[in-house]
Amino acid sequence: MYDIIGDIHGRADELEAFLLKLGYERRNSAYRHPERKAIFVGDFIDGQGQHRKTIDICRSMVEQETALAVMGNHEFNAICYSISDGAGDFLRPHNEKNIRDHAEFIAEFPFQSRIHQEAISWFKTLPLFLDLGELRIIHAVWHHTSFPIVAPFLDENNCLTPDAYVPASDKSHPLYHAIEYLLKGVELELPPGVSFRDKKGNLRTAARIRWWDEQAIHWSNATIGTGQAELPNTPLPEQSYRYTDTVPLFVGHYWMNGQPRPMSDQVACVDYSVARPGGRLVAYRWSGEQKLIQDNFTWIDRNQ
Ligand SMILES: [Mn+2]
Repeated sequence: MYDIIGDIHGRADELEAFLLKLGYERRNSAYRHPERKAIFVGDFIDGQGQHRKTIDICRSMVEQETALAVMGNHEFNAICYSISDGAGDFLRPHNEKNIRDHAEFIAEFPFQSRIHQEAISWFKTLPLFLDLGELRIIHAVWHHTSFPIVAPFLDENNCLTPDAYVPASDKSHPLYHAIEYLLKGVELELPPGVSFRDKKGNLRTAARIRWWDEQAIHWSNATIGTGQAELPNTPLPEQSYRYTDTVPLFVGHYWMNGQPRPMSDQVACVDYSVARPGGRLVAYRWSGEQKLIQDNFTWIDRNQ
C-alpha cells in the first residue's frame, strides 16, 4: 500500500513534517512506515528550498526501500546540464536563462564538485516510470505512443541508459520529443493563424492540453495556461495521449491549486505547488482501489 507524494522542489521541512504526519518514523537514517511505502513523483529540486536535505531524505528512503521514486523534468534537466556536449558547452547549454534556472541547485551543489556528481549519479538511477501492475506512476503523462521510442534507451529498471542523453537533448531526434511528452506534458500546435498571449505577455502558437479530461476534445475547452484566450471550437488534431486504461495512474508536475481531487476516476495529480506561497505538499494514500477518490488525498500546507 502506497503513499504517492507530490513534487517537493526543495521543501524539505514540509516533507519531514508531512512524513511524520503520515506515520513515518526516522530509524537507521531513513523514514519508514510499518505498513506503507512512499512513492515520489519527481521534481525533488528547483525553486528556493533545501535541495540537499530533500535529496538526503528521499535518497535514503529509496536506498533502504522504504520509498520508490521516478524522475521529474528538473532532475532530467540537471543531468543534461552536467554532461559535456563535446564542443565546449553542455547538453543543456549554460546560457543566461539556464544558468539562472539552475542557480538554486548549483548554490547547494557546486558544479562538478563531488556532492554534485553524487547527486547527478543518483538522479540517473531514477526510473522514467513505475508500472507496478496495479498502479502506475510517471512525472507528467503516461503516453503509450512514446514508450516504444524510449524503450531502446532504457535499462532493466526503466532508467535512461548513458547513451540516451545525447539524443534526448537533440530536437531532431524522436527521443527528445518522447521525453518531452513523458516528463513535461502534452503541448500541441494551435490551428494555423491562432495564437494567445501567456502570463508573461509572450505570443504563443502552441498550448498545453488537458490530456486527462475526457471532455477535452475541442480547442475551446482542452487547454491549460491559455487564460482568457478565445480558442476555436474545432477538434484537436490528435488524441494519442488520452489515458483510457483502468489501471490507476499518478502524476505530478501540474502546479495544481485548490482542493486536491482526482483528475478522473483513474488519474490523480499530487502536485499542489508547495514551491509557491499558498501551496501545499500533497499525498494520495492508495490502498488498492481501482477508482480513485477525493477522500484519500491528504496534505500539509507550505510554511511561510
Ligand atoms: Mn515537473
